[in-house]
Amino acid sequence: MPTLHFSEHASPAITVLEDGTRVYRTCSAGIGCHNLGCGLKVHVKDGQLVKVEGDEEHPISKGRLCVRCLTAKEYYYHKDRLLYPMKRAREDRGRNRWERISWDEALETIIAQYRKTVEGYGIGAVSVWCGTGREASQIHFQMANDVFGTVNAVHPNSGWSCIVPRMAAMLWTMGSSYIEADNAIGFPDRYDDPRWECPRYLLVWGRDPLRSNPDGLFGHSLVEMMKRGMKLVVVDPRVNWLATRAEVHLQLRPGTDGALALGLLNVVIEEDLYDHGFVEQWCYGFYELAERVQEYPVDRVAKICEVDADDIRTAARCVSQVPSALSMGLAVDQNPNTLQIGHALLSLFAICGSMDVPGGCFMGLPPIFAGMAENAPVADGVGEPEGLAKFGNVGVEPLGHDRYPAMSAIVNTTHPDATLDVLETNVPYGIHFAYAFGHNTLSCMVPQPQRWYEAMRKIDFIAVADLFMTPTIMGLADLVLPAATFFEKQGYVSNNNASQPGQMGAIVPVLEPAGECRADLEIMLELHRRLYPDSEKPGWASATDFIDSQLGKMRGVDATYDDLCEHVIGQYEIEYRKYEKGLLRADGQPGFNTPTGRIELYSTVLQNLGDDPLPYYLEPKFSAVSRPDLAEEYPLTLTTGARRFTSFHSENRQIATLREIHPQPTVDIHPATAAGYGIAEGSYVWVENHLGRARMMAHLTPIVKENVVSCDHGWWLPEADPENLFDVFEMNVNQLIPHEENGPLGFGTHYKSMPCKIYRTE
Ligand SMILES: Nc1nc2c(c(=O)[nH]1)N[C@H]1C(S)=C(S)[C@@H](COP(=O)(O)OP(=O)(O)OC[C@H]3O[C@@H](n4cnc5c(=O)[nH]c(N)nc54)[C@H](O)[C@@H]3O)O[C@H]1N2
Ligand SMILES: Nc1nc2c(c(=O)[nH]1)N[C@H]1C(S)=C(S)[C@@H](COP(=O)(O)OP(=O)(O)OC[C@H]3O[C@@H](n4cnc5c(=O)[nH]c(N)nc54)[C@H](O)[C@@H]3O)O[C@H]1N2
Ligand code: SF4
Ligand SMILES: [Mo]
Repeated sequence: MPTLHFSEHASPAITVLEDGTRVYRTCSAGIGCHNLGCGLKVHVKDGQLVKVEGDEEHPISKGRLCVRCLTAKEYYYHKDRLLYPMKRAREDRGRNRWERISWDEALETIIAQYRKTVEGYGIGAVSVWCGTGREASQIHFQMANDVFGTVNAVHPNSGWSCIVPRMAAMLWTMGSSYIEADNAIGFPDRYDDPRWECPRYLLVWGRDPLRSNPDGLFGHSLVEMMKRGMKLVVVDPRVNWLATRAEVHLQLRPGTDGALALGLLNVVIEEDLYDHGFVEQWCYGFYELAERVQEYPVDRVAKICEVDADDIRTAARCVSQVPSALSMGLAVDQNPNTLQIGHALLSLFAICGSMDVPGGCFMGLPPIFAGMAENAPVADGVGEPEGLAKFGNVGVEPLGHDRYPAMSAIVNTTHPDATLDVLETNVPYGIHFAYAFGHNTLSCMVPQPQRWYEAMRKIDFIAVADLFMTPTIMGLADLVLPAATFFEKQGYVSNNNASQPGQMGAIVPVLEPAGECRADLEIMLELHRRLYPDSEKPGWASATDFIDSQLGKMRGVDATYDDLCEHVIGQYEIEYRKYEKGLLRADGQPGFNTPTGRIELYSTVLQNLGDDPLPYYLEPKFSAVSRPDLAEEYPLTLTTGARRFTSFHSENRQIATLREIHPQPTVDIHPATAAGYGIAEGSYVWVENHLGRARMMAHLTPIVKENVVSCDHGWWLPEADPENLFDVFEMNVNQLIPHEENGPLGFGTHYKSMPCKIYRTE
C-alpha cells in the first residue's frame, strides 16, 4: 500500500510576510487544466489575491507554471464570472434573459424538476453531463449514480475519444489500468534515485506533453530526461518542439497510425530485435502476432503513411532498445482504429522487454478511474451507489450499451454517440432532465454540434454549473449555478488518478468564494442531503469527510485531507516488475492481470468482445483512399485540437493576456499549400467539408505536413453577441467532424482525420 512521503524541509503551508500578506502553498487544479497539482504560492492580503507564483519547493513542478496558472488572478477577478444562481423561462432559451435567484430556490428547483422527471418518465429520463479534466471530473460519474440515481452519465465525446480507448487497450491486453512513460515521478530525489534508469528512447506518439501535460505526464519531465541522455522518436504530422529534437520524426498522414504501429512491429520481429526470454515467459500469442505483422511490410506501410521506409526501420531499431518508453496521446484515441493502435504499440514495448522496468513503460495498478465499470475484467468499482439502489437501478445498462456492449467493460457512462441517437429518436425512451458540470457541449466536445443543440432543446429541464457563461448555457440551460475555482474550495489532486506513482496534493481554500460561488462537491453534498435526508452513508457528511474517504479508495493512500493540507504535497512510489512479484493480480499470483495471466499479444478479451484478437489497420473512413468521391472537392486532410498553452479546450477565452498571445481560432497551414489557394498569413478562411464549415485565421507555417491543415478546437467569442451563442457555430471546427463513425466496438472517431477544403472568407 503506497505511503505518502512528505518533504521534511519544505516551508510551512502558510507564511505571513511583514506587511501581513499571507503566502499560501497550494496545488493547482488549473485555471483550465486537469487536476494535476502543480505547486503554487498564492499571495493574499486583506482577503485580496495579490499574485500567484510557482512553488519552487514542489517536488515535481519545482516552480514552473504555465501561462494559464500565471494569469489566474485575471480569471478569479474576471468581470464575467458567474456569481449567483440564475434562472430563465424555458421559452427564453437562447435569449440573454436571466434572473438572479437564491441558492435555496435553485437547489429546490433542481430537486422538483428531478422528482417530476422520475415520477413522469422513470429514472432513465435523468441524465448527468460531464466534461473532462477539471478537478470535478474525479466525481462526475459517481455523482450521477450516488446523487441523481441514474446510470445515464453522459460524456458526449464521440467514441469516448479521450483516454478511455487507450485505457481499454491497456486494461484488456496488458491488464493495467494505465501505462505511462517512467519519468521517476514517485521518487523524492527523482532522476537521481538509483532505482531509476533513464529511458534510452521515448516514443512520443500523437502527443505534445510540453503543451498538454496530459494527465500528469509533465512536459518538463521530458526535457529533464532529454538532458540526461534520453533520445526521441516522434510520430506526428506536425513538427512540434519535440520533433525538432528527435532522432527520427515520422511525419505521417493523419489517421494512418495503425499501419505505422504494425510496420514498427514488423521490423522488430523481422530483424529479431525483441526479447525472446520475456516473450517466452510472459507473452501470449506471439506467433499469431508475428504472422499478422507479415501483412505490414515496411514498404507498404511507408506508402500508406507517406513516410520514408528507412525512417520506419531506424525508428524501430531505436525504440526496441531497453529500456525505452512509450508516450501515446490523444491522436491514438481520436481514431476509430484506436484499440488496435494501442494494442500494437503496447505489444511492441512488451516484446522488446520494456514493460514495467525502470525507464520503460510503467504499469499502473488496477483501475480506480472513477466510474470504471464494475464488471470490467479487473475493476475495483465505484462503491455502492446510493441513488442507484434507491431507484432499483442496479443492473440497468446505460444508454447505448446494448449496441456497444464493450463500453460496459471499461466505463460507466452512456455510449456518447448513441446518446444523440436517443435524444433524436426518443428510442428506447426520452431524456427529460439534465444536470451538467465541467462541460461545454456546444463549444467543444460533440461532433456536429448543431444536431446536439437541436436534440438537447427537447430536454424539459437543463441545469448547468460553470464558472462563466458559455454558448451551452446561453443556448440550452434553464438554470445556472456559479462554480468555484480551486482558490475557493477544498480538494485533492494527483497525476493519472493515482494509478501511477506520483504526487498527491491538497487544494487548499485560500480565498473567500467570489459572490455566491460554490464548489461542485459542495453542491453535490447539499443535493444529496436534501434528496436523502436520512442517509448516514459514510463519507457524505462534509467535503473533508468525502475527500478522506476518496483518498482511502485511491490505492489506500494513508493520508487524510488534513495531512495533505499540512504538507501541501506528497509523493508515493509503486514498485517495478510487479508481474514477477504477484502485485498485478487480485489472486496475488505472478503474471499479468489478464485472462491468460500473460501480456496478450493475441487478446482473448478483444476476441470475447467480438473484435479481432490481433491488431490490424483501418484506413480513415473519409480519406481520399476510402472516399475518392469526397477527395475531389475536399483534397486536404484536417486534423484538429493540437493543444495551445493559452486555453484548456473552450475555457480561458475571456482572459485578456491569453487572448493577446493567441487571439483567434487559427488554422495552421503549410506555406506551399496555402499558396495554392491564395491564402495569406492572417487572412480569414473557411475550412469546410461535406458536413459543415468553420471560420479560422490562417497561420502559414512549415511545421504542418503539406496538404494537411491543423485547426484549433473549442472556440467561441465571449465578447460576441450572447444571443448568437457567442458565434460558436461560426468557428466550432466540430461541425466538420462526423457523428457516430466509431471503431467496431464503439470507440474512437475522426477528430484528427477528415477531408476538407479551405478558402478565403471574402
Ligand atoms: N493547454 C492545454 N492542455 C491540455 C488540454 C487543452 O485543451 N489545453 N486538453 C487536455 C486534454 S482533455 C487532453 S485529452 C490532452 C491531449 O493532449 P495530447 O495527447 O498532447 O493531444 P493533442 O494536443 O490533441 O495532439 C498531440 C499531437 O498529435 C498530433 N496529431 C494530429 N493528428 C495526428 C494523427 O493523426 N496521428 C498522430 N500520430 N499525431 C497526430 C498533433 O499535431 C499534436 O502535436 O491535453 C490535455 N491538456
Ligand atoms: N475537434 C476537436 N474537438 C475536441 C477535441 C479535439 O482534439 N478536437 N478534444 C476533445 C477532448 S480530448 C475533450 S476531453 C473534450 C473536452 O470537452 P469539455 O469537457 O466539454 O471541455 P470544455 O469545453 O472546456 O468545457 C468545460 C467547461 O467546464 C467549465 N469548468 C471549468 N472548471 C470547472 C469546475 O471546476 N466546475 C464546473 N462546474 N465547471 C468548470 C469551463 O468553464 C467550461 O465551460 O473536447 C473534445 N473536443
Ligand atoms: S500544467 Fe500548467 S496550467 Fe496545469 S496546473 Fe500545471 S501549471 Fe497550471
Ligand atoms: Mo481530453
